[in-house]
Amino acid sequence: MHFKRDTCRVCLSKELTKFSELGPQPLANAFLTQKMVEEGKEERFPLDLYVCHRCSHVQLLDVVSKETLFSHYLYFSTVSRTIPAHFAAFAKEVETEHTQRGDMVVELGSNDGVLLSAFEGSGRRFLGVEPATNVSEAARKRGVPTMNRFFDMESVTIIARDLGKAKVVIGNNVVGHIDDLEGLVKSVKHLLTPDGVWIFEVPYLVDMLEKNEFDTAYHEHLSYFAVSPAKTMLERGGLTLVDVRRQPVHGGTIRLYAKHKEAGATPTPRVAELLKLEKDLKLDTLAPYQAFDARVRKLRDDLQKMIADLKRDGKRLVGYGAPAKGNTLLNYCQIGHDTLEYVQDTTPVKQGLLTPGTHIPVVPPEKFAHDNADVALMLAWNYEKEILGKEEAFRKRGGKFLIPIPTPRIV
Ligand code: JHZ
Ligand code: ZN
Repeated sequence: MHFKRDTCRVCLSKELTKFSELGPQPLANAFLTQKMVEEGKEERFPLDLYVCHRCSHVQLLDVVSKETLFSHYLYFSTVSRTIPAHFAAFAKEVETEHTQRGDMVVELGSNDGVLLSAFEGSGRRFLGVEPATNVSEAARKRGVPTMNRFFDMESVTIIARDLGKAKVVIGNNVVGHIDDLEGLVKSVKHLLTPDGVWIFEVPYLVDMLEKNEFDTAYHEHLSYFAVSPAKTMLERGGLTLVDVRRQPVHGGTIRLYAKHKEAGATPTPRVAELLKLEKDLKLDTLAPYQAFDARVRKLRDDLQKMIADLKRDGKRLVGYGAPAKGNTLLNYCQIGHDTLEYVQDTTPVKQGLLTPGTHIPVVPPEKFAHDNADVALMLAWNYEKEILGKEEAFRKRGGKFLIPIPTPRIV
């Protein structure tokens, strides 16, 4: 269920340098029951970040099997307000700029169907491909036809045979989860109509580095994309990167657009602009990665010190949000149940379970609302605006948020 690869997953070079060690860590979405803790079943795996010397792709080399990670999934895209709104705008763009009535849109890693549901009544045909059985069921309940399997050559062959080719293929926050990038690009190419476009979003490496977002790293995230290696990945598979647009979600994201090489499209100036930015930041050298690692160590020390001070002053601390990334942060900074009384999270399937590695109980938001905690560590810091907006009552009565990223601060 775990193996270590020795080649870059974009260019297959064997020359890679490790620049950060965040583990060993448990799997970030492997919330567990008390019984599982007692049975001592929890496994940890190295969480080491590498950069490739040839194509500069940042990645993990320790690969946990996709069946272990994604057959049953605890992340639902609909648990915030920010993400459904972001995806509604995404769907609108696909509808108005990239498709006509009768065209087909296929989404890989379609989760609970939040994006595709926006195509209902638009005259577009749509299909989700999602490996997790439980989230596929949620999507079907929402009226989104969903193929419950991994997206690969076999599934696209079935889709192309039974439904035809896709004018648009979408894949948000999923490309980084796939070990076999060569197979992925080949499968997308097979599924796209000759004039079709593949649109996908990934967290942007530049944002991750600049804002110390080390908690974006967990075993599900095998790749941490900059535009340059993404372009290499696409070109190796016969696609051309034709556009890229920065997006604010998930701490900073890029939306990439790729077409068949044979379509002969000219890339927008935005592609060259971001490639230049990456060159200016020297992402093709080791320096920015080593500097990131040093900042992350300092962040850990600063956060630990702030928490120790709050504890010494007798403050009651809890966690706000139980995102996957929060578990990287808690485990790396060694913040456990002795520090946080509980973590509140809106996701029903996480409630009642314990956080991986740190075993802090996950409770529903009502508990937090009626509790007089002093400080809430905002683990879902990527929703800062949304959370500050809805937790005015907590702050009015003197409650504080400790926001850990990009540098720990109290608001
Ligand atoms: P959120 C997931 O990461 C997993 P995570 C995945 N691997 C990925 O790539 C990224 O998304 C993109 C809760 N919450 O979105 C809900 C509250 O409790 O940052 C969620 O459990 N109250 C696919 O897990 C969590 O926080 C709130 O008010 O890091 C947020 O998870 C809000 C807004 C959220 O993704
Ligand atoms: Zn490489």
